[in-house]
Parts: sequence; structure tokens; C-alpha cells
Amino acid sequence: MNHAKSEALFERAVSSIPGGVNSPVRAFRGVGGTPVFMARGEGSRLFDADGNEYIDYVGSWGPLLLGHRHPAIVAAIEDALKTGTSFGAPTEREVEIAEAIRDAVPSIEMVRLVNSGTEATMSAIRVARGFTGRDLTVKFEGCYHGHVDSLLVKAGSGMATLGIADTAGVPAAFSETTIVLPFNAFDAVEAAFRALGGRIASVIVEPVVGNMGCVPPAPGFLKMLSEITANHGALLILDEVMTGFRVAFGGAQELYGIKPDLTTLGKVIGGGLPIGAYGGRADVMSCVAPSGPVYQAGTLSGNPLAVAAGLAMLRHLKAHPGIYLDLDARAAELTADVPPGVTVNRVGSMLTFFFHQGPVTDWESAKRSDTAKFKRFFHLMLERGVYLAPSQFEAAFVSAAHTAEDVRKTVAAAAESFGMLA
Ligand code: HOZ
Repeated sequence: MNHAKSEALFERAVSSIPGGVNSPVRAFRGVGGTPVFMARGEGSRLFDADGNEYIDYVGSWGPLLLGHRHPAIVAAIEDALKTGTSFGAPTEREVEIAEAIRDAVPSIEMVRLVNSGTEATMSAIRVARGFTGRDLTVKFEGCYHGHVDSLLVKAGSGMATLGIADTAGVPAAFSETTIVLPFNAFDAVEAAFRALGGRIASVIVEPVVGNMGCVPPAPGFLKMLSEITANHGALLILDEVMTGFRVAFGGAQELYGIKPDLTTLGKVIGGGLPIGAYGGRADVMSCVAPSGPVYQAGTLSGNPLAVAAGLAMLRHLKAHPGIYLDLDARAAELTADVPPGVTVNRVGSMLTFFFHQGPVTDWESAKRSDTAKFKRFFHLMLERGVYLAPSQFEAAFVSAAHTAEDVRKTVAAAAESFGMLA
């Protein structure tokens, strides 16, 4: 493949953008080489600046459940564009998307729209503090909840890829409000509540972790979190930015039968445009200004284009429930055959090939993966026209646009690449 234009663009980019990218994981730092600059997406495919074509399993890091430029979403955006790009005032579609979210996720009685997953988690932990009158937040190693100051402690995603345990720029006083525990560690959670239960405002968790690679919850883990928070007057926040409308229409909480106090959403609910949301129990959400004393605001919150795209996405998913079975079947085909020494974790259409014999159940086991081998695998797949996340510690996403032929080609590319690593 020729990457001359990507290389030239990257050379220009590093002069004016930190690291040449607008989000660290895009920089290929986990795998080396020049990031591929994308020019266009269509269905399951991405086309780069040099005209190379890829089967895309990044899917813009999760939002593109229907693939690139799905006609229903394009039409909704075009339609909304005719009426204006931002009003900074309430609109009918905001009410409709709030109702659509409530309808799909019954634990959400009230919901507030924001502009990103980071805003959603930042606001949710603030509301939990305001509601409980307590300061501490429990999070789990390898989970990533956006770049919120107090949540950037032992976080996954780009932090894991770059090997940054605690970022510069966060005052110690902020990190000290965060208790970090191993994911899936029942005993550690019980011990933390025994010691500090009366001071814990919330537990925030990715119900299926996507940000240390895909790591599912151990049986009963989410239920235990739900019970222990309820018993101690703390709130359970499911961070469903990645899993919401992805692992099931009602998210991971539908899949595992959990009723959290608060939920954060993003990615899929914007149909590929910037959006986030947090919502949950009406008594808790009533604390949010102007109803209550917890302040949170945003000039572009409920942006008409993002809301139109998101609403089209949610309506399409509701009208086509079979999509989830198809996604599951396609993803199962992709992961059916892996060589010894590679572990696949998969929940629905989220999956990761870990270069480690497994099992991978938490950050300790995820980080034992052979990242040098992953790096070679990534480049072998890229050369074969398969675009994966450039990090061992991210999930791949299958979309409804992936065809049986895409999957067949990907499996063949993977078999060849695994063979070359052996
Ligand atoms: N949470 C996303 C993937 N782990 C973020 C993508 C990014 O950081 O750019």
C-alpha cells in the first residue's frame, strides 16, 4: 500500500497539532508508523487519503453501529440542516430523543443531553456527589470514562496504550477522591465499602469494559455492585457510552438484567455526531439545575444535527430489532477460529484478540498481552485492508454494514496474519 499522502499530512500535522492528532489513540503510538489519514467512509469501508480501502472495525470508536453514511442518518442530518445548525434553545426533537432513550432504557426516568461521553461521566459523578452529599467515587483499573480529572486514574484506552498511570495536570486532591479497584474483584469492592462505605457517593463502571480491550463482567459482578451500593446509600453509575444501544437495544443493563441509579451514554446515540447523555432515577436527576442545586450546562447541548442523527439511529434500531442477532452472528464468525496463545473476548459486536493465553478478566491479565506481537498483527491486517484500533487495549466493533463477504475476507486476512506471526 502507498501511504505517501498520509505521511505528508502527518508531517504537516505534527507542527500544528500536539502529536499530529486530535485524540491520542489515533496516533499509532501503540503500534508505530504513520497514522492513516481518512478521506471517506461508506458502509463497512474506509478510504484513506491515498485511495487505499479498508474494512473498518474501528467504527469511529463505537458510534457507527450502522456503518458509514447510513441513508436514514444522512437523510435526518440533511433534513435538520435545512432548519438551522444550533439554536441554544429547546427543540421538539430533544424531547423526542429523551423519550426514545427512556423507552429503550427503563432505568432512565430523566435524561440530560451533553456533547460527549466525557461530559456525561463528569456530570454523572457530580450529580451523585450532590445527591448523596458524599465525595468519593469508586472506579476500576483499566476502565476509561473520558478525560475527567478525577477519573484519569489507572485508566484504560489511550492511557493504557501510552503506559500513563496518572496524568500530569490533575491535582492530587482530585485523584484522592477516587478509589481504584481491580475489575471483577468482588472482595476488593466489599473491603472498600467496609472501610469507607459512608463516604462513597458512587461506583462508576463500564459494564462490559471496552477500554482495556473487551473484558466482560464476571457472572454476578454487576449485581453485586448494584446491591452493595444500594445497601450503603451510594449510587451505581453504569458507563454505557460504549455499550449503550451496542450490546443490546437497552444496553448492557438489559443484557445483564441490572438497574443502575444513573447511566451515561454517548457514541451510538449520536449516530456519528458529537453527543453524550446522562440519566437515571427521577429523584436523582431532579438535583440537576435548574430543577436542583447541581450545576451543569452547555451551549451546544442538544445540538439539532446531533439529535436528528441520534434519533434516526434509535428509530432505525427500534424498527429493526433483528440487527442485534445479525451483529452477534457476524462477530461470532469473526472470532470462531484463533490460534493457541491468542484469547478472544467478545460481547455481541464488541471484541478483542488478546495476544496472551488468557483468560483476560481484568487489567492485570490484559496487560500481560504481548503488545509487540499485537503491533505486528495490526500492521499485517492493515496491509491486507483491515482497519483495527491501533492498540491492544481497545475493542473492535462490528457494524450492521459488515457483510458476510467482509467477514470472510477479514477471517482470511487474520488467518494469514496469525500464520506469519507463528
Ligand atoms: N473511548 C474511546 C476509545 N477508547 C475514545 C477514542 C479516543 O480516545 O479517541
